[in-house]
Amino acid sequence: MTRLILVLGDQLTPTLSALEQATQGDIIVMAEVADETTYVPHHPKKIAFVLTAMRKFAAQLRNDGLTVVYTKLDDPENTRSITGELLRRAAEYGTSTVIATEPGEWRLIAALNDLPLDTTVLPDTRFIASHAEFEAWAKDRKELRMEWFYRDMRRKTGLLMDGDKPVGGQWNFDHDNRKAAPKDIHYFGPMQFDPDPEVMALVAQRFDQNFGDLEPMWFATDKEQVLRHFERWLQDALPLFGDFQDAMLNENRFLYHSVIGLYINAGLLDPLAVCRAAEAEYQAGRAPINAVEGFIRQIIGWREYMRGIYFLQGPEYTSRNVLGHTRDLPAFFWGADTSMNCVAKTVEQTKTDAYAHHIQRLMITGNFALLAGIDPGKVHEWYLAVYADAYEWVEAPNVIGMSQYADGGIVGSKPYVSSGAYISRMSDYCKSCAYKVKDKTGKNACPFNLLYWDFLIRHRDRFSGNARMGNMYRTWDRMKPDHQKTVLQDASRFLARMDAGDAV
Ligand code: DLZ
Ligand code: SF4
Repeated sequence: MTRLILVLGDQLTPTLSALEQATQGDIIVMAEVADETTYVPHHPKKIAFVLTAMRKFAAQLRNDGLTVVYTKLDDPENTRSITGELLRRAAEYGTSTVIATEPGEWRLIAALNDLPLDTTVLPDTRFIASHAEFEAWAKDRKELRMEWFYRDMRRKTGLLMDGDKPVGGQWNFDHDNRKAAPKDIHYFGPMQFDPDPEVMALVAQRFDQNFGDLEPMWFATDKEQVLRHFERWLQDALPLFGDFQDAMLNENRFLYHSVIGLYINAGLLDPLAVCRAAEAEYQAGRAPINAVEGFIRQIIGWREYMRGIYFLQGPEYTSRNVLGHTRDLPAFFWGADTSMNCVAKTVEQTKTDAYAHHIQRLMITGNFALLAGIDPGKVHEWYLAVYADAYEWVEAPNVIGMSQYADGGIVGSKPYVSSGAYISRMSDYCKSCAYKVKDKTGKNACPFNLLYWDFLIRHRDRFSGNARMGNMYRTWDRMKPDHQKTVLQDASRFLARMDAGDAV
């Protein structure tokens, strides 16, 4: 009996659980559909990446002898949704049996479950921890801290383990990974590849209103290209990745970052294999422990933990808003002018490359959104749209949880907020900014300085009892009342100007 085997745009892995079921006579269904290309206004580079990688992957499956029915976005028969395509193919091939691998988004999981077909949804085995393992880990714990989960993943995979002890005598070398940005970076950034002209024309024609530059399109789009990029990064950048992981520079967008999140999340790169490759660099004495441990923690720790939280918390997680933030996303998130150089640079880079590194996302745009009280649902949609690596399972816990504290502290034990001082220490942004990072009040005061206190005072009831935040409130309480009043007035004025649409 013919069965339909669904492969989604972020499931481009030959060993995908659904594909492992495929036998002669089965039909692999892949579809470029409007529902997926428009559920948020994705960055054009992200769409071009997914569609090109899907087309190449379909060709590879055909090459391997499988039968693939592939719907292009401009196919006149296109039903515009994944479920529509499955129903159409089911009728075409006279079958009602569908095998899928669990999608990374509740929306699509629900759609598959509602299909009037005989659908089997298999676990996504490309992750190290299954849902059951994460649930067992989370059960009866008061706090779901990543660090404890990460140690379990180290033990499970044996990565950087010396028997039952961590290699180097410590689980985490993060304190070595906070060096300020150096003047020179000895790495030229990610390897660049030629785009597919047909996909480029399609995306240019359909998505020219979306935020983001389609050209120049440089992402790798098949496994062979991705491996070439990754292997060069291992040699040229991994040794210094740890040291400058949190640094930011006006003139260098990538520093030593690997820019492989988009490839891993689409299925083109195996998370465990990249960790083993990095571990081998440490073992060969070519990369230091702080770089290798920091890299591995992002993948088997943070990435897996984010997925665990997304599936544990359920579909309502993306609507959480414990701080009651309701402000609209300012126009400068979509490229309008702002005098805040750090924000302008991060957004500009996001527009150019559908990429910004984690500290830019957390401490610049995320920090600003949280301090300014922007609706976390809108912040979530922005991140889901503009980053090429963003799928809901990974983006939502990072944004709703880690960055916006909208989940009330499930992911983070305190909100990730900082004044301009942190940004100044970790970047050269402030040197060329119209605002003065040293100014605490007045028209030139760095908005992060004003909004930092405004945020803390607005939410004093919630946070003053938090042991890790007591210091901040004590600092505030030591300030002169006149100064406190001016800070809060200046913050309100800034927010009022921003709400009125002034270029702030
Ligand atoms: C992100 C994306 C885009 C832009 N387009 C497609 C598509 O046309 N067809 C498809 O199968 N998948 C696409 N994707 C990826 C899906 O949105 C992704 O599988 C779900 O969000 C679940 O993670
Ligand atoms: Fe950003 Fe403030 Fe520094 Fe300007 S002064 S770059 S707004 S942190």
